[in-house]
Amino acid sequence: MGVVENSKLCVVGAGSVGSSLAYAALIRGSASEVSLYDVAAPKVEAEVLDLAHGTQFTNARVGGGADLAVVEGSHVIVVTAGAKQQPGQTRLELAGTNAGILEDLLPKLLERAPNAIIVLVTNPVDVLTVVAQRITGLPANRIFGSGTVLDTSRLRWLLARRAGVTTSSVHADIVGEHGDTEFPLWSNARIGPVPILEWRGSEPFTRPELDEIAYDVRNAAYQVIRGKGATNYAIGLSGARIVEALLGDEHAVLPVSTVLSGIRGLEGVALSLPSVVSGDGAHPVAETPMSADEEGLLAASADAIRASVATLGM
Ligand code: 6V0
Repeated sequence: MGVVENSKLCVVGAGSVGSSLAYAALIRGSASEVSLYDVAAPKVEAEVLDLAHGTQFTNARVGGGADLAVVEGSHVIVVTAGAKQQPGQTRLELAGTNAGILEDLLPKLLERAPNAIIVLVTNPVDVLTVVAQRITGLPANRIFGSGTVLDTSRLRWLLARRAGVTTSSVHADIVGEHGDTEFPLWSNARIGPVPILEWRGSEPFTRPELDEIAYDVRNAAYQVIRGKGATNYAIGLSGARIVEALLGDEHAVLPVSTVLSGIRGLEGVALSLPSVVSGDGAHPVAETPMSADEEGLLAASADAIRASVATLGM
């Protein structure tokens, strides 16, 4: 994979997710320069040094620190800064804390890199995508969330393993909220060219089995967090994949979270749908086919996100 020439990525937040994302971007050659910014100076300086020590084996430059000047010249900024859910803390409390951080941070980032495309990873990502778009006033294609790219990768891995095929031959997407109301578009899921329920390369899939797989995807993060306290590698790779689609002007279809304006009657709410990701940002694919049931699930997911945004009073 070639490095995208003259392209600068800035990762904001040098915690588990941000530093893994920077590491994945370096190894994949997602950008020719990767910069890491965090308010915690000793932490970010140590992460930058550790990454820089490996650059003999990559083709990208590394920099960063606790001074906002490291953001300057960025073509893409990925925001991973913020708190994680603490024991006993509700998702809503987390949303309030992280919305406050974005209110302070986003104008400063845009002051340093006025033309950058901004990708949010911080949770709850869909709620914060709505908040971030309102704070910045940027068009929806220029400020969007990593959404269900990670969840879709989890789904494809589970299906590939079960069907006995390679992951890239599984065509299936998780859409909606990155969270408890997300769901797979089973009506359009395929292994190679074969609709999933017709696949006979192994034991046929059954409806209850598909429900169980969807449940496992929804709960995957909880399982990882129980064991190691955070998820970082797969979200790092997912973020790097989004970055290279942007910087490489790929027009790749990825399920990122954008603020919608009219698709399936949804307005002013951010959720994930397959979207074309290119140098211009992300544009959801309006004609994504859905069954009537799936359309109902999407509306329910939108309601959940809308309710969270409303409680923030923004
Ligand atoms: P972490 O390891 O606590 O790192 C967060 C970092 O943000 C810390 O280093 C902080 O110093 C830094 N930070 C806080 N405020 C600021 C600020 N104003 N400016 C710059 N840096 C700041 O958390 P971790 O990296 O594990 O998670 C980061 C966020 O990503 C959390 O909100 C997670 O819930 C979220 N995730 C989102 C995923 C997704 O798929 N969208 C997946 C995993 C985690």
